[in-house]
Amino acid sequence: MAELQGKGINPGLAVIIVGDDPASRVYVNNKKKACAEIGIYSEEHALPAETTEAELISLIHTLNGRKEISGILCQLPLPKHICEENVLLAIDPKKDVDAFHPVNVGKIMIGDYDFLPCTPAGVMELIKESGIDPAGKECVVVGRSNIVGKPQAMLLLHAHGTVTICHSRTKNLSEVTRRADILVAAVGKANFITSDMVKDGAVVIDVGMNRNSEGKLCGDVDFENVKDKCAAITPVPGGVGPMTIAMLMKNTVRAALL
Ligand code: L34
Repeated sequence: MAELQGKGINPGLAVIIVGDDPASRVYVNNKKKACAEIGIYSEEHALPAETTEAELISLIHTLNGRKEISGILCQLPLPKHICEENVLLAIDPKKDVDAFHPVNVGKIMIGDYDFLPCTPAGVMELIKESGIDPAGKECVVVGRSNIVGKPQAMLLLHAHGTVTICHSRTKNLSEVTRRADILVAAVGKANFITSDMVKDGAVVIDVGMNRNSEGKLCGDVDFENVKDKCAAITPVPGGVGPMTIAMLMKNTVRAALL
């Protein structure tokens, strides 16, 4: 960071959080902590749950115009009375460190992008750093959200994987997941992926962030029963979550260079 600052490049991140969702609070705190650790300026805009869409968009316009802010992140989900799409559209694509703006989504589709969305990019980094090459492998993504499932499939495709996206209407789901050399679970249901759905020797990436009946944080994968049959598996916590934050830091630095 000192090297960048010596060149007059000062990354700055604005994080917006609306309302008091306790999980969002933890994630936003982790993001601010990461900024502090690596010397990125950050500021938090904590708005009450009653904030109107117009007020939120007006704040985004102000942040778009501020030079010392290179990245803007509006933590999702937003309260129901606010249209997420309108909010994401308001963020300057060059400051869109989540890569959720349609301009950035489109650039990713083409493969010519400024930013990658943090969670799918973190998953790709985990795969790469573990010495696994998706090229020619059966990659199965369970979940089709705009935030994870869809962009995850695209990034695996860019890495030359043979990609299948599964979702709630998929027939014979376990038949499909059992084909996977690389299985990415982004469903949002604790213990959804059971050991009978996993091929021996598969690589299993758990994107889930759920609370079980005891309030304990757990992923989408039945970790205890899956871990012995797969070649590699990510835990929750301590897996994809911290990688999401690392990729946000990368995007914020990148935004300062645009
Ligand atoms: N705009 N909204 C926007 N961008 C994002 O990239 C996110 N996401 C998801 C929710 N809403 C968002 C996140 O930041 C999920 N997410 C996220 C970020 C960090 C962590 C989890 C989810 C994280 O730090 N996980 C820790 C444990 C956290 C805990 O103790 O609850 C982990 O070790 O997995």
